[in-house]
Amino acid sequence: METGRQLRELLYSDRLSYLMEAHNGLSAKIVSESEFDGIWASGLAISAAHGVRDNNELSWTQVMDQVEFMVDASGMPILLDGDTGFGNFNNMRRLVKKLEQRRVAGVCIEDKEFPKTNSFIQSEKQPLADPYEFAGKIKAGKDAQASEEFCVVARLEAFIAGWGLEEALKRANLYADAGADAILVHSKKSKPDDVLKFSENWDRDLPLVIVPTTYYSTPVEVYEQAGISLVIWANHNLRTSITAMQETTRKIYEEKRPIGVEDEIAPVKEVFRLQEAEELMEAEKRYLPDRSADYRALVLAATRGEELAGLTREKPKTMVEVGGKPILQKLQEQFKRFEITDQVTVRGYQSEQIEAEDMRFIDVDDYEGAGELVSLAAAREELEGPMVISYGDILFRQYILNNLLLESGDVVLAVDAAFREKEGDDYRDLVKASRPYRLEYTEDPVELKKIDPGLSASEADGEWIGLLKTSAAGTRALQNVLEELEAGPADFRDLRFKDLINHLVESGVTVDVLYVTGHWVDVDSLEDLAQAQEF
Ligand code: SPV
Ligand code: MG
Repeated sequence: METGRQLRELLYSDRLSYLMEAHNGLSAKIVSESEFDGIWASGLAISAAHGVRDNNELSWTQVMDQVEFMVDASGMPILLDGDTGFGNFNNMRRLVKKLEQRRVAGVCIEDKEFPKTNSFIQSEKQPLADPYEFAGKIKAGKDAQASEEFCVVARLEAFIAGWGLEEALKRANLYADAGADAILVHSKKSKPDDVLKFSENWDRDLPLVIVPTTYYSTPVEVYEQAGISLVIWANHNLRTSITAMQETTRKIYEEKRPIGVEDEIAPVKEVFRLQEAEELMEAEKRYLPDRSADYRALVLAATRGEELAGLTREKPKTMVEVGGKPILQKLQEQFKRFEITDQVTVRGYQSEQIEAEDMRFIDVDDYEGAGELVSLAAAREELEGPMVISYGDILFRQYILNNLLLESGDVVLAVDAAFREKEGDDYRDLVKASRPYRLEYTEDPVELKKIDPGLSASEADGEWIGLLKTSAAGTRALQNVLEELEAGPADFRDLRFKDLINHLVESGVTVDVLYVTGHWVDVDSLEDLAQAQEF
């Protein structure tokens, strides 16, 4: 019972310690990243976070579930606000057992009657528990705990309910005799008079705990001098979240977009960090079969790229440098990031100029004036298993390949829905799909209808960027269609990649579209090259 020992140390140490309120896994995680010593699982805050009152409207198991998330998220010692123990001594026994099993460090119960009311609501009308009955509940809790360390804190509501020092002391002594590990003296005053008066007159060893919600302006040195052990900041994370949510809700509604709040709220990345998303990614590497390792990359780089004039006089397009590295090397690096280490490039023009480490090559001689299918056919032996096939003159951001690999379809093409922004009348693989790109999130798959460079910009839904992935079944389908086209009536040398894809679709194979919006370039002209340098 490590957390119980930690809470016990806070209670019995010579210095003043602090517990910070939390009410769910997230707030507990946030407190655990601070220097605070532990967490107060506030009944008020947990209730409010559920949208209910602090009147035992939550069942005790609902509270228990919540505190379990808090332990898991924080690993910190947590003192649970156990209200009145959720029943009599018998309920208290079960509560303590269950809390210990969930590694909660301790529980605080108050000497009122079930169902309780928050101490700051009509407090004078709140009946106190019979002190002997309450002492029995404390004793039952202590007897029920399995470890030495679990802490039971007895909370005095005498001052809250309008009683004086004498009643408070009488009760505190009874609870101490019953085995309580600490006494929480609660007060609703705006000055710490009640708690200071109590501590002056408290002559037992049992540590004192206070909750300065109403007397918040008092400097903590006052408590240090008074020999208080533990201060609880009882509801401030709940209250700050209320203010923040109200403000954000109001602003987004009024401004009709979130731009005004974006810089003031936690970025989504921070949400992921708090959820430890990275840990899961690491774990996936350890426990999931490595899908990317099965992929093979095929780069089609047989053409010269006349449009690049002097730059490709002595080397093919794929060796043109962008940002100090040949395009091919950049492609290789992309593939390696996904552990795609089996990489093959089809060379044609100036094949001897294409060099790259860890790359296998296939050479075609009759590349002059030929379409891409001649290259693909030359690489026929390589067409096996899951593949990523890329033109040799494109650059794309890492996420595009990442998302492509995550797609489950057998043949998936990355298609740029922001293609209209690109000018010029170069050849473009324009795509008609089952639906246009939509900004909002949707699980609907998008199917490719055809690739047709003759489409007008308004007819097309996007431009294929020259990158696709296939599953093993998808690669087989590709092989079959390739064979059919070779045997078909058209002059195979004229056929382009689009013809293969269109034929796939016509023969009933589903080809999926992964929409992207920019974040890639193909280097077809000097202008493209200039753009690629900035990429
Ligand atoms: C709580 O935080 O739920 C408490 C402290 O019990 S108080 O709200 O002051 O009663
Ligand atoms: Mg409470």
